[in-house]
Amino acid sequence: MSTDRQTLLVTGGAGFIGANFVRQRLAQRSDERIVVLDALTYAGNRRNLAGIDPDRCEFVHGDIRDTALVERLLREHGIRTLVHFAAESHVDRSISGPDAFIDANVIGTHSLLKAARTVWLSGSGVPHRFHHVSTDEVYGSLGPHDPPFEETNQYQPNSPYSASKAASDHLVRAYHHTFHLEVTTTNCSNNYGPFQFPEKLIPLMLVNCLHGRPLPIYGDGMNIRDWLHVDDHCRGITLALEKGRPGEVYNIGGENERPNIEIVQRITGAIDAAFAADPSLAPRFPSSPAADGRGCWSLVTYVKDRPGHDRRYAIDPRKAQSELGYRPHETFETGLAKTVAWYLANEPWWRAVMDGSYRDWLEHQYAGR
Ligand code: NAD
Ligand code: TDX
Repeated sequence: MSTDRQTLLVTGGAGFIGANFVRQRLAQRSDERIVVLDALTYAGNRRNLAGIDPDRCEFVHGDIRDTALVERLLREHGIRTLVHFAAESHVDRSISGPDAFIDANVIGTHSLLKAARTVWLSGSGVPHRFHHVSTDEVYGSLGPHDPPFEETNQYQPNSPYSASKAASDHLVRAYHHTFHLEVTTTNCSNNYGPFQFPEKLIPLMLVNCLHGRPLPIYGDGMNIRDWLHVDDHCRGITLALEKGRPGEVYNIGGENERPNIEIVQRITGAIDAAFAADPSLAPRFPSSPAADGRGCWSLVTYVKDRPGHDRRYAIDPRKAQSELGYRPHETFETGLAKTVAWYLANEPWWRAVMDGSYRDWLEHQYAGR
């Protein structure tokens, strides 16, 4: 297949996972260039790509729904590998405003598939790969004793976000089955790490600890997620590009199930320990309870549950392990320690992305809880 071709198109490369993928891939492959196509929604940020050599990474500000633009990029750069991250990705936003999720995730994915089909399959066709980045949420919610999600599990999406991702997965599958587009899909569990927008659980709790703001726990805090460091997700995607069989789906996860309340305990403990070890943190973040030794756990606040809140996700990664040789490199302990250190060291980044519109949205979110 074409994964060793020179230029990749990465959609959503200015978002959290996309930017981490671009950085990891360029560091691993000195012979490759990447074109990033990103609409720079609230979640996309040029800062996420700061410091990358512009000769190796070209940024194009545009929408994946612009099929003509995607066709032009594929042709002009001779691109044979497309890695598709671009999406609306936050479940709470899909509850307050589902339309954007249909537009970006369903219409947007279909636009990319149409462009790829036109450019790669016209005439006698060219070798190519369309890799679709999806989520474990398409499989629905597990009971406490259910086995983890396998690739053959029935799709049972419960939120507008997961329904829109499920629809996109089906379109990718259909373009393979009907038109023979060479696709692979990875369905991954919850990611955490650098450049994650502070609306998702881990970065939100970290930033709120530093500001001395409430730590909102939805419901009883016993919902379970399977957490994976973003670098390990990106490694899995590269393995799927290299070794994945066209038309196949691979589940990627960390075998690391934790209830939300435990995640918050670990974060508050890590912030308290960081302040105890480093006297420069208290004057930098005087509103944090860690600054005067009270401890961040005092900020925990139980709030009204997320509507339709899935109880448990867990990934069975055996297919990715056996077919792709996939293994995470980070443990949850090493991954979380690196992430806490990154947010402490990159205060200008998170202050810049948390602009006025974000704060308005957050206030609106919690007004009814
Ligand atoms: P993110 O919200 O941080 O980034 C999404 C990016 O897509 C942003 O840069 C945004 O500007 C861009 N984008 C949105 N709509 C676009 C459009 N119409 N055209 C071009 N660009 C557009 O998301 P993320 O957390 O990095 O997730 C990336 C992908 O991985 C998504 O497809 C998501 O469903 C999937 N995923 C995420 C997780 C997770 O834990 N975050 C887990 C599994 C799968
Ligand atoms: O303030 C909060 N309080 C809280 O209790 C937030 C933001 C979340 N939660 C809970 C809800 C979930 O049970 O924490 C858990 C994780 O929440 P999110 O970070 O919003 O992630 P989740 O809803 O599990 O979805 C994520 O994982 C799969 C990503 O956002 C998706 O893009 C990905 O596909």
